[in-house]
Amino acid sequence: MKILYFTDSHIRGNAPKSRLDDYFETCLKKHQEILDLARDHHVDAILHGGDLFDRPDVSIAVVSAFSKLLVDSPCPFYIVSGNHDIYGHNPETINRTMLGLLNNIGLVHLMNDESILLEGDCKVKIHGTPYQYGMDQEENRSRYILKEKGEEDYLVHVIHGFLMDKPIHESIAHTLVTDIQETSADVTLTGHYHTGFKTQEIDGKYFINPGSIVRIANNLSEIKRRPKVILLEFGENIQVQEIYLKSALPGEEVLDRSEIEQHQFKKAKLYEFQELIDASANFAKSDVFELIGEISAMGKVDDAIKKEAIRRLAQVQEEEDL
Ligand SMILES: [Mn+2]
Repeated sequence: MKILYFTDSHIRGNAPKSRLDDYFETCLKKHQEILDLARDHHVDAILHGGDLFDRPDVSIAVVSAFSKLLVDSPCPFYIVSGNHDIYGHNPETINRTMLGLLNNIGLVHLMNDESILLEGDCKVKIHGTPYQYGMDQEENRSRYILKEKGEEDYLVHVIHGFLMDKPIHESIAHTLVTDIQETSADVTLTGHYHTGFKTQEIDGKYFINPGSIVRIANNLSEIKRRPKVILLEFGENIQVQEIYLKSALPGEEVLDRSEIEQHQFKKAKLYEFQELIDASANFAKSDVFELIGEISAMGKVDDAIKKEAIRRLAQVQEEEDL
């Protein structure tokens, strides 16, 4: 039984300002290569870790060009929704999104806290957990931990969340592989953190984030990074193979550094810091509920004020699709 895994496609019609190439064309080429890989390796299923689209409402032109590729997928395409695929970090909005459309017409199979069983030379169960706000708060970590195994030989968990191999800055809510190592999943596949991390193996269980298949930020580590997919083979044991995408050009050819390099070293550092702020602005803005929790935990906010802030935010979010 073989499964091809990749994540964070961030398909969009216009190019991020850091890119020099025709970004959309590149997105299509990469997905074509991935579908070809699936065919060449005779995989039984393709799995996607979320953030297929850069926004929940990408244009019809973008969705139709991508759908034309997907129609020829050699095997079923399973996916969980990422924070970019849905409105307000709420998986319940999926039917108003383009990913929801692809699911409803059967081009992809969305897994919303549910499992499917693949049966062939062995039985592999895949459980999909979509992104949800607050999921990396300590009290919500149970979403990462699958409790038990059934009749399957192997259990695979695909989840879109901020799973990391080592700690990052405490201001960003994230979950460590060691926090969830009791999961009964043989393989935990994740995305969200675009750089990815080196595959971790603890007690025979794998924790994998190959990184986004696109490079959007133009910092040095992203320029050096080569986008890849993961081929999982289940038999006597689990084989994990990394396959680098040939359609991904060297970073220097697709990411524009000119603005950074025109500046002196100090200014470049400042620019990178700005990039970091921009990149995390998404989290800061969307995780307002977490922020309220953190601020009030510092003991400076009255409980009644906290409750009122949460009540008003929920109301605004409902009205405006934040
Ligand atoms: Mn993403």
